[in-house]
Amino acid sequence: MAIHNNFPRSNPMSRYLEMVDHPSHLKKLTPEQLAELAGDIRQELIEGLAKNGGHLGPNLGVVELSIALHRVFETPKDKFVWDVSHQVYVHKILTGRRDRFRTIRTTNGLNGFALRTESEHDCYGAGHAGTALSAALGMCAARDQRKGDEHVVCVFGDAALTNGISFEALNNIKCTTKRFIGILNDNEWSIAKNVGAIAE
Ligand SMILES: Cc1ncc(C[n+]2csc(CCOP(=O)(O)OP(=O)(O)O)c2C)c(N)n1
Repeated sequence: MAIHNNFPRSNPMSRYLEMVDHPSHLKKLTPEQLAELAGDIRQELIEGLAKNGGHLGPNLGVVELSIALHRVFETPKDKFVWDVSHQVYVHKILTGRRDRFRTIRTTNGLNGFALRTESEHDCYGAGHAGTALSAALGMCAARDQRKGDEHVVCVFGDAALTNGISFEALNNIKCTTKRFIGILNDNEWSIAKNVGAIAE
């Protein structure tokens, strides 16, 4: 398939970004180098989204979190379930899609959300807010039944907590599985400022 790159790179790729194209590469970097990598990724997000747009803020907000997750866990064996999945750009850069990153949200380019057919590191595609906790709980239940040992990590923003299905999952986690990793990425902001009692 022809891949368009209608916003080609004008500068050479920065040093640490060039070194990392797979989660295993992260494991070789020191904490200081990981901090440098975070800066490089931030720059790539800003430059890469300058033309075609995209979810800049949510991805700037998860640079360190995405690096940390990929440093600690092992996708595709472990599962990352991102709520909405508008914040997976960094995850894409770290999982083999760095060189196609600037095609994101263009015809034949990378998808703007997690997409199972795009990468084995994307275990769940979404787009809608609020489904990740329930999906991750289902994955935990399936894992437990087959006595698997992979980790399931759900990353959900405060916007997920405006959806009833998230509460259904939260209500059921304790009686369904003994091992569920949830990360609440609470920046007190959804598409716009949060409203309602939960946010308060
Ligand atoms: C059901 C549904 N309603 C609305 C949207 C539009 N939408 C896209 S991202 C988003 C908010 C995301 O906020 P949050 O999950 O808190 O993450 P943040 O962007 O703040 O990191 C919303 C409401 C959606 N994707 N799905």
